Amino acid sequence: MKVRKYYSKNQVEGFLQVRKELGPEAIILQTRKVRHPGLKGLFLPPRIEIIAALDLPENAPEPPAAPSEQSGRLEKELDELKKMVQELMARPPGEAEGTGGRENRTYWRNFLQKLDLDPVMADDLLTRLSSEPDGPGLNWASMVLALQEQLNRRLTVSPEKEHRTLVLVGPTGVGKTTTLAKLAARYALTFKEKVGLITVDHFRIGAVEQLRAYAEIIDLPLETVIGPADLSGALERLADCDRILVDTAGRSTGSPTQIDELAEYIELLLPAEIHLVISATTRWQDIRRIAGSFSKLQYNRLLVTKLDETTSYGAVLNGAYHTNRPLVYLTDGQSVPDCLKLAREMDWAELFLGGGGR
Ligand SMILES: Nc1nc2c(ncn2[C@@H]2O[C@H](COP(=O)(O)OP(=O)(O)O)[C@@H](O)[C@H]2O)c(=O)[nH]1
Ligand SMILES: [Mg+2]
Repeated sequence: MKVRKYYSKNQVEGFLQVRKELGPEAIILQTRKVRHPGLKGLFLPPRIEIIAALDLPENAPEPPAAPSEQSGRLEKELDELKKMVQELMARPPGEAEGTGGRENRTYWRNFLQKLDLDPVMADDLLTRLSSEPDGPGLNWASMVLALQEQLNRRLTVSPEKEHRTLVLVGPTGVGKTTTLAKLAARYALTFKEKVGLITVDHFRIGAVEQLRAYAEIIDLPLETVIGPADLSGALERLADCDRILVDTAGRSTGSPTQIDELAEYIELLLPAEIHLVISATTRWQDIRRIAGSFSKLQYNRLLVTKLDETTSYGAVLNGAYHTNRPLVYLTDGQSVPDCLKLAREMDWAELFLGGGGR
């Protein structure tokens, strides 16, 4: 293994130097801010020390690449460099690089707070990072890796169309009806399925009209159900549909009586995909409460709406953490049917670290 030390004015310049000399396989072992040696160093701005390694036998010459391979590699290298620079640009301003980081716990706690990450998760991250005896401590690179690990572990994704019936449950105003209309359009127009709609949302004035308007535009049958006893009749009338989409609502946010009433409907609709819908603007305390109070409804999916209304996406991770359910869809706008996203196509790291959350 070749290990080299590099000094530069800033990290980008240093990384470029490493890439130039050691090539794309080089691994960065450590970066830290150091002073120039001697008395003079006290008056000069600190510089960046990078320790990089290349895991190759010292004397093994690299095989010369064929011209086409070489240009491909160059392109790959350029892409990697671009990514690296973007990552560095996304680094939070004012980070005390290379201080070992253990002392700037408050800085990182604030950083995670700005992402609106549940403090339980934030604490877990901070403790794990700063307690690793040989770990890098708290610095930007280790935080990115740890967050990425959390994202990979917690944000699970499920495919669409696992059941014929799909139900949306969740607090009032999060976008259930709008999302149901988007899904209806997707299934009917994209998948060419015969879609039937059911609404058990009869508490809110105008709620049925809202879905009826969409049903008329897409030309879909809509059944309005007044009580659980009505449901079997509605299901029979929609027997020839490939897909049944059910909208629900209530008088207040997850009140116990509303949940009990809805639970009766759910029993009759099973097996079904039951999506708990939360808005990306929901605070972590509320997500925890909602995840608990709606658990009676046996939700087996998480759906996050209104990504367009925030730049702190902690709610997505908090939702996944508290519900422990996979995501299938997310929404990022009011427009039907456009603003619907598939969880499997999301770049979570980009969403959390690519400019948002700061
Ligand atoms: N910005 C934004 N607004 C949304 C989104 N989804 C729904 N809405 C809006 O949120 C409001 C409540 O939506 P609605 O579907 O009636 O919520 P419900 O009470 O859960 O059925 C409406 O004004 C919707 O247009 C979204 O993804 N982004
Ligand atoms: Mg509604």
